[in-house]
Amino acid sequence: MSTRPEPAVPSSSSSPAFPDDFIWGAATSSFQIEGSPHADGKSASIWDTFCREPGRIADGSNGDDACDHYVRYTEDVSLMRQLRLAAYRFSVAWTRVKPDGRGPTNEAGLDFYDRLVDRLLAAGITPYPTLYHWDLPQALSDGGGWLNRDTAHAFADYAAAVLDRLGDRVSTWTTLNEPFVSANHGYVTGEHAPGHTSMAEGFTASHHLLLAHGLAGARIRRLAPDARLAIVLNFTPVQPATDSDEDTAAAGRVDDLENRWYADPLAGFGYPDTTADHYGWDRAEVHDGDLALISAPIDLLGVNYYTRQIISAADGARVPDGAPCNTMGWEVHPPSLGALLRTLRDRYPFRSYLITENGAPMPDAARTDDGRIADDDRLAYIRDHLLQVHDAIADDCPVEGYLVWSLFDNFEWAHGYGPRFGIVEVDYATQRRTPKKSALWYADTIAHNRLAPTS
Ligand code: IFM
Repeated sequence: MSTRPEPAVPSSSSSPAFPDDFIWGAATSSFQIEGSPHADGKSASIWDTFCREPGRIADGSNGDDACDHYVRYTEDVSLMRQLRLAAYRFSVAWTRVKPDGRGPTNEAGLDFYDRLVDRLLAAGITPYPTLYHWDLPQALSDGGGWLNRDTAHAFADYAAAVLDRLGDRVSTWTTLNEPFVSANHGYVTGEHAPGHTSMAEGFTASHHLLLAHGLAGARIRRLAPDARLAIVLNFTPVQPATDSDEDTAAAGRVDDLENRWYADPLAGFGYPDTTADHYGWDRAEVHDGDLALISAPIDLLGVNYYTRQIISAADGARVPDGAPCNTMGWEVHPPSLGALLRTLRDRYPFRSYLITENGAPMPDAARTDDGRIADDDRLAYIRDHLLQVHDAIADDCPVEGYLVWSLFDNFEWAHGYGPRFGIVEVDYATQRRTPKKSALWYADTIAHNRLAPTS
């Protein structure tokens, strides 16, 4: 989204209240926290394979142990309850449910999510499962992965198997997490599994991902007519570095590829033509009827927001000199979240939005006297973004809730375990979980439905 800069400090009161039905929660994903890569019939995903390729992961790590959530989920749900979370967004590992990607369902793998959902509901926490958060079965990747149209059909069958087991207890189904990252990092830059580097493949993968959403969405509507259907997109608002025609055009292309490429077809606007033509995409993958499937109405759009981008034609993306950044070098810029929500409100017909990810990796160096991580920077990040959400709601943006990324420190993909996004510290040697100062503040905020004081 191209957005205009806004003042850094919102004008509303310092401790505004949120709507009574505002949803407070946290998010994770299967590969990043579960561990237990071979338990109960699970097969390898593209990330299990990728982690074993030399040089792919910064610290040479993998997801074998991660946060051991597959084993410790009961303790983890108790912790969520202590933190007063009302919603928990997690993802289902396709490799646990359909080890070959398609074909017979592995009931033992589904048992885990069955137990997790029951535990969450018993704790008064609404489950928000995402069906795909990047861990494609290796067996499907061997057959072309997202370059193969059949993968989209396999995804719809897998989704139906999950619904068959959990559909009686889940009220909101999310198909994909961040298809831009799956297509771009997986097939264009090679930073993510399966590590390909082809712009043409990126276009093919992006369409098959959206097709997977459309096909699975149609199945979800049939199997669970009362449930809500959602997809989660990541948005990185874009501003040109100068008013020059070159910078404006470059920023527009980045905006199209990263922000509009998925939202536009979902909303029925089709793929951004100028940018498709600029890159010479011939749309050979787009069959008759695909765009109608993709644009079938959703009930909820999940919004993941972390940072903005300043784009110049000559240098690509850059961070303004002296701007505050997190430990991954991403600029901390809360006003762009408010601007993004207003842009979405004005541009699209989506009925409702949920902030499905927002958070920051911070140094986590300081500790309180009782040994807790004193992450005042993360706390400020969350608070400042929540202020933006609050003000956007006051401006008629239909945002129903906020899920912090992430509940736990976890496996941050190609960066390994270095960046720590959690509001709960995980000591990977002992698997001990300790809420950071930000987690206690968040619990206090949830308890009062307004931003808690900071100290
Ligand atoms: O950790 C990821 C998550 O899996 C998807 N959204 C962005 C997060 C931070 O990079």
